[in-house]
Amino acid sequence: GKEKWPRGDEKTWKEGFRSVNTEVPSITKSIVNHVQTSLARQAYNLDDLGAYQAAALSVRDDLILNWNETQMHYTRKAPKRAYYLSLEFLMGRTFDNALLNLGLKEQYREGITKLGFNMEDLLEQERDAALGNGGLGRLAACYLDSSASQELPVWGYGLRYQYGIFQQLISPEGQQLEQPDPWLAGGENPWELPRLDVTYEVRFYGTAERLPEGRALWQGGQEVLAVAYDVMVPGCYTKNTNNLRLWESKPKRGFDLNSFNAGDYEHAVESSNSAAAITSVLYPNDHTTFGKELRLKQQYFWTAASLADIVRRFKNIGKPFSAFPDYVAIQLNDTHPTLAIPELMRILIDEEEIPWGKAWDIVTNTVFYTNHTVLPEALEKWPVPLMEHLLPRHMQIIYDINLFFLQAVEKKFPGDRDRLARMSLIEEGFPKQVRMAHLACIGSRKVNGVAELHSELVRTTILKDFVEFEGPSKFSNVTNGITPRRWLDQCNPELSALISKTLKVDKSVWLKDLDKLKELLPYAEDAGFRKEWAAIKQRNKERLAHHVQTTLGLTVNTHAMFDVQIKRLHEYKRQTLNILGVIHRYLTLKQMTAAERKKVNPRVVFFAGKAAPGYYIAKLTIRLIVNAARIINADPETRDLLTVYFLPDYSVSLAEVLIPASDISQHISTAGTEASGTSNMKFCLNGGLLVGTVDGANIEIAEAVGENNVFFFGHLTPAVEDLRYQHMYHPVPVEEKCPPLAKVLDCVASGMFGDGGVYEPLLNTIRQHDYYLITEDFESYIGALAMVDQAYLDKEEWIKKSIRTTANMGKFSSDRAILEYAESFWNIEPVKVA
Ligand code: GPU
Repeated sequence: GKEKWPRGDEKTWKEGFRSVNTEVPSITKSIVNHVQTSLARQAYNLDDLGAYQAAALSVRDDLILNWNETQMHYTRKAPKRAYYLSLEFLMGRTFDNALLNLGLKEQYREGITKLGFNMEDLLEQERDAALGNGGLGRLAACYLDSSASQELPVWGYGLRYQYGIFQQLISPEGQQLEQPDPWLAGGENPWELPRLDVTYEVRFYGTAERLPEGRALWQGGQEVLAVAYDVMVPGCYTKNTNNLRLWESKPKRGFDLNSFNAGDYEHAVESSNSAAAITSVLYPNDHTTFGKELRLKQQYFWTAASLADIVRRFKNIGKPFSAFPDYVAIQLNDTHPTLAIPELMRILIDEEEIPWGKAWDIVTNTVFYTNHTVLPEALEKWPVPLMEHLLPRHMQIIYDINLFFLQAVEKKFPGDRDRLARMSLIEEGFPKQVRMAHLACIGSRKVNGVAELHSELVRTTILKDFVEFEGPSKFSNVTNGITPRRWLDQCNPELSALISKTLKVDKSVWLKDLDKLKELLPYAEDAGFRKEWAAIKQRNKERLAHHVQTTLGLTVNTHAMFDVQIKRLHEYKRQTLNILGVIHRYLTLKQMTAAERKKVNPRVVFFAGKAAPGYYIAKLTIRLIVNAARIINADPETRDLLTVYFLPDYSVSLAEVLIPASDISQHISTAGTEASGTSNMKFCLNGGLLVGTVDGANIEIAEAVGENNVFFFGHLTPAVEDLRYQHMYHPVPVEEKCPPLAKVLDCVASGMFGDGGVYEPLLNTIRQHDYYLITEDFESYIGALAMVDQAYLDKEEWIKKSIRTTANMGKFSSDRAILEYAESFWNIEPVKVA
């Protein structure tokens, strides 16, 4: 029979229900409650950390209420949902973001002050959730914020790594040292809900025996348990609070009791260790394929658990599997989750007994693939022997997909054997390898790149054959975006307040309709407004200087231009070009007379970023930056005009301090190599100008803000291949091609910044193949920096540029981007929680 809910007396239940605390007295009461009970502490011995924990628990209660209501509402309405599968979610801190999205920051500030604490100090207590390497992981975090804010039924799926991206230390010699990031070691993480009851078994190894009708029986091997942890994702000024489900691996059984009883303790815990290892650490490699078994295990563990969860939720709706694509869209964040394609095939065929053709239709109408790079070294490939061993059934399915696919290609292009070899899912060689981008492409409904130029390069280079085979309509573009909540309102509260005051509209409006910023344009002509604008930039520079003073003990000249390059260290991003440019500036200053120097703009150059632990050349670049900084900053002749800082341990939270303080930032990748870039958008949104190459989203930013507000330099994408080719077959020495650069390289080699021999391998990358065209772009780069200096002399004009830049950045809200995914790919609609 039908049970009555709630059980017992309904009125008693309802009296017990609470809602979100919005008034200061109820907020302080809740905080004090948590101090007394959850923390088991007293008012008498509470430090900042304890106060932060209690306040966080209080906000967590509110998030749980909204989260619960949202999930119940989604379940009742059963709309089509989208799932964002990403191996990385670079969330940063949550406390401040949650307070702002709930619209409760001022109430909490007042309450916390009443309790004798300082809001800013409490915010600093939180550790970053750094479950990502860089742009790809931060993009996933911005998309979650926008999905919730736009009230879209979207969940994220990822892994709950015990250790996030490593902490970076810099040795006195300038070497990067890596330390583990035990971000959960503090005990409770208030922002997640352990769901110890939501578990799935995931199998590895074993044997796959083919059965009739294309099915197979996969058995034996190792079984591991996936346990769900749910991270609440609040939308901005809405009740909608979405879910990020992160999986943790656990042994299926605690340990092997038989071995234990037989006295073999070591063997008893061995299998439990290997299961726990799967989600122990984020791989710190960015843009590389690594070929390591544990990484492939991570990928399968996560896609298998996520798909099991998605399929179970779908089954609860009670529709036939033919309706699966009407209820489910799955977005692959790069190729890392590509195993979702053969895994969904396995579930449909082996478990649901659906014939191959129907199963393939379901898969290819459900899955969508975003590519994030065209760099060949980053295109994932897995050795066939490793796949066969770890995932025997999936390897069979991949071979079958390939067979049917190549038959179709052969039919369309008869006898074109080269084409078949190029397009095959299997790359011949020793060993053979599975090409994950090809699998992701043919298994998906749509394929997109992340900026116009990049999407065009995807269509014309790495997936050209696939466009010719399938037609162009499957291949499209969604230019990346950033959330203006974190990247303006949270990191730059004064600018946010000035915008609301000037537009005479509450931030809840323009933060969710960023095109409204256009209305700032006329105020560029208003001298009073410009003064306020400039004063905020100045205070943000002082805030950064204060940070450097307290963390590194260094005094920064806040009257200088702040020039910032912050991103992963990579040859294609060309931090080397920047530091060689700095040295060139230093040499130029040294040659000037005192009178000439008087006319020079003071400049402070900031670098921050991590190098993959095994990326030798990137680590050498850090070493050169640190040692050049040491010499240049100590030179009394020039130090008022030029200083350089390498800020260790770059993170989301450090970016939130650096970005609002920047006058100019550098996005100087070799043309055609940076798929989009997203920090470029963050700087511009905060009124910083760009110096950059004609690459990635720089191009669309310039289109939006006006080319006169961006400092472009360097060769264009179509020239790059020719230049590399020429350089390969008709090499011209640096001394001839670019004498000023040759001089800089000589200074480095001759030991101006410590033992020159150390830098030889780095210098040789430029003197020899110079694959990233530093020589070719150097003079035009120096020219662009001179233009920046020139423009900065006219302070008023510079501020106008800054205002116009911010005003024209509406397009780059991740709300726009996520709505494009929702409307043109996923076909999902907002589901508002009343
Ligand atoms: N990106 Br592939 C990463 O951060 N990591 C990767 O492994 C790969 C791409 C970045 C792109 O380099 C950057 O241009 C882009 O803005 C970002 O993904 C988000 O699309």
